[in-house]
Amino acid sequence: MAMLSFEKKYRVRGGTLLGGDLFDFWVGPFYVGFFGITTLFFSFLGTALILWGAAMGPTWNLWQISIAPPDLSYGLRPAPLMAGGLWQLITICALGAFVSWAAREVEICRKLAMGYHVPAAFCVAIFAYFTLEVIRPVLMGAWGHGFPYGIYSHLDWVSNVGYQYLHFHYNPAHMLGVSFFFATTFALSLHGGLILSAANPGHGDVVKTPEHEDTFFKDIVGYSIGTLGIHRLGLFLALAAVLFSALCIVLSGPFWSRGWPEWWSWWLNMPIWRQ
Ligand code: 07D
Ligand code: 07D
Repeated sequence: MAMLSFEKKYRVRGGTLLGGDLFDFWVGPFYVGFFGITTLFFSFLGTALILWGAAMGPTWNLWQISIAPPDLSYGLRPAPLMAGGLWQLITICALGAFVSWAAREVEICRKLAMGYHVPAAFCVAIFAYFTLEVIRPVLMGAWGHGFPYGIYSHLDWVSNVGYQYLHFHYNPAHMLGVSFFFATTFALSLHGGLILSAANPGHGDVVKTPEHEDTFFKDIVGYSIGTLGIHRLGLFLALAAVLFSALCIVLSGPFWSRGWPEWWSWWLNMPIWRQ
């Protein structure tokens, strides 16, 4: 595709974190960069390893392919390839690809002299993955506590781990994570609805400005958070959701090994109930 005339202005050299101007160029609309190359390397290698594991396994059914972590007996040691070693290599590749992608986002932000909000947000997602696959297994002493790479098998892992703690909904950090996820969709639906109502009104109606948006919310609830504020709130809600999720799973096992309903006995044991 031909380069659009205004794109030239934004295709500035420099701002790279590594590799100087070695890969400082674009292929079509995509910025390459050193970290574009490492992203491609880790993604292709990781996908190839998944395909290799699938070729060794019992099925080519996309939903059922699964690469499992090593047995708990291997502890934190490297395992033979077909007994969890593949999972360990794929985990390294996944982390390599995610971190490279984040670094590429940082480079693009630097080129455009923008804030680092997008890579910072992505780092929170990577942190949740890192908590599930590295921090918690290390704290529990075995890679076997990680989740397997498979569309259905990772759901089985979530369900099994949930029931190990009897009733995962009673995990207080899970409650906060869930509430923040719900709050995020609530905020996005209001924000999306409001913007469309103002910017895309009925046929023949004049397009409205943020003053109308503010007035709508002031009329209905007495307060409008404002154009910048709603995006701050959105980012906060989404990141809080993921951070409380990471907390809820790292607590389960390393710091609380009984059923989550039992955790709430602190309330029943409060001295105020003693007669
Ligand atoms: C819409 C952005 C686009 C991303 C997409 C995902 C792959 C994986 C891998 C064939 C919102 C692309 C998927 C590249 C292909 C192989 C081996 C993001 C959007 C479309 N999950 N999960 C899914 C991942 C975990 C859970 C779907 C990844 C945890 C539940 C998809 C990870 C726990 C349910 C998927 C991850 C967990 C799902 C849709 C990593 C707790 C569902 C995802 C790297 C967080 C839902 C069959 C989506 C489903 C679903 C991918 C981790 C729970 C396959 C990549 C272990 C309960 N997960 N997941 O839309 O339908 O995300 O599953 O951590 O119900 Mg999962
Ligand atoms: C980990 C994904 C990171 C993704 C990355 C990017 C690619 C590229 C390429 C598209 C964190 C990957 C990118 C691969 C794609 C292209 C081209 C996100 C991650 C780096 N739960 N629960 C959560 C709810 C129950 C249980 C979190 C609800 C049951 C366990 C969230 C319900 C039991 C764990 C949540 C419910 C149970 C969780 C997940 C309802 C099972 C976790 C979101 C209504 C019987 C997990 C850190 C998240 C967690 C988690 C919601 C029910 C168990 C708050 C709404 C009662 C074991 N649950 N849950 O964390 O905290 O995303 O993970 O019933 O481990 Mg739960």
